[in-house]
Amino acid sequence: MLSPDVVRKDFPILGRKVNGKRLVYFDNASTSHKPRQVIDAISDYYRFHNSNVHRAVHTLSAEATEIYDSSHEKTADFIGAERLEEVVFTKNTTESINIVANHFSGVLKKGDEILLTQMEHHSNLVPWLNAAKLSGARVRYAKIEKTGELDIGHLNDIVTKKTRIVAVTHVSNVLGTINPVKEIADIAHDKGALVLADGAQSVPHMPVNVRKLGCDFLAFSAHKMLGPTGLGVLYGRAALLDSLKPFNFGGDMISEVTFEGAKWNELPWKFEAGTPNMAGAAGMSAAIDYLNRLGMDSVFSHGKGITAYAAKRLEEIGGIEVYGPPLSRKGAVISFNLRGVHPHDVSSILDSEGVAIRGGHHCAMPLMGLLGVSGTSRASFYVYNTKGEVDIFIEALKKVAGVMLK
Ligand code: 7TS
Repeated sequence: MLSPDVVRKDFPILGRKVNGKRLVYFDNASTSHKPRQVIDAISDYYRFHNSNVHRAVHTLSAEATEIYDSSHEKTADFIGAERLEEVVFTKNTTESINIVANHFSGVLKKGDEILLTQMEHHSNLVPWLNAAKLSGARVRYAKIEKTGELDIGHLNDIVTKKTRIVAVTHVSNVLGTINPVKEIADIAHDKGALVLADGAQSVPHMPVNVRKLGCDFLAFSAHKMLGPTGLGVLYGRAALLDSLKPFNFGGDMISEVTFEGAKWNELPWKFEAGTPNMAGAAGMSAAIDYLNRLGMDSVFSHGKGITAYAAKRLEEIGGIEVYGPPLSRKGAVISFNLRGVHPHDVSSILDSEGVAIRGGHHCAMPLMGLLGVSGTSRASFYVYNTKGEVDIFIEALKKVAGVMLK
């Protein structure tokens, strides 16, 4: 069992006050906080090992290279990838998806189809709209049910021989819906399509194994899983990544250059042009060590427990509408609206009580349209959140209801 009271001690920022109140941070779907182990790993990198990677033979460069490369290996292990070659470090989930979409924009033709769902974050939507525009391919959307779950029957109907790629979020950042990626991958593969899973909201919160998921690509960000900003991951099956076009060109992504042309470096470096984020990689390793120590099963059940408690307590508040599937089928996210109150007003009154949640469209504007709202309030939880914090949140929300719903 994970003890959030013990975990909290590792997070310096949780000791600060906001507007004179103890900070209650429920905006973890946006970004998580960092434990001192991650902060120290980044600082130690700069203090003791700073150098460039893959270039010089001197000791510091060898140390930096070891830190950087071993972070790929640790990440590969964390998601069940077979080899470090399958793990490309990028800037964030968005860039990881862009690498794949960029490739497809060059190979898709008129008549081909890209299949997304109606609950995608803009990061797994806009790159595909662009790929469709450049290639003449068509984007189709698997519908969601009223409960906020994917209509698998509909998805099954619209995956055809024309479908070249199915790009689907593993967990919705708005509804918390956990999508059955394995089932979707089986449907897609049956028709010869590839599958990209957006793991931005799943990899931080639950055990994720790419072989069990059956996806061909997986994208996620270090900053949502206790790690640093500026470091993302693109997993791809080695044979597939090998066939993908590079996204950025320059140093380190080549094996040989002449005045006439260049040969690409081996995986994963072919996709990592220029000096990479070595300090970020050191932080990522520390974040994975931290999560492994807690155990991803415990991380998942802690998130479930807090979400269930918050959902139950929210029922005490009149005039509240909660979006998304039943608790058993969702992650550590609750989106809601207080009838007639703008989500920004909810967030700013809560902020004055020290409670940080997010209000708005959550980079999922088309989904907001389907829900018939311009935005929602969203509380999202992580390993350091406690039921006591949920109580503070509920009391603050009662104040909002008292002020705004007169
Ligand atoms: N995909 C999903 C499902 C996400 O939730 C996010 C970020 C991204 C992709 C993009 O990740 P990035 O690291 O490249 O920015 N989601 C959110 C959010 O819900 N609030 O702020 C960022």
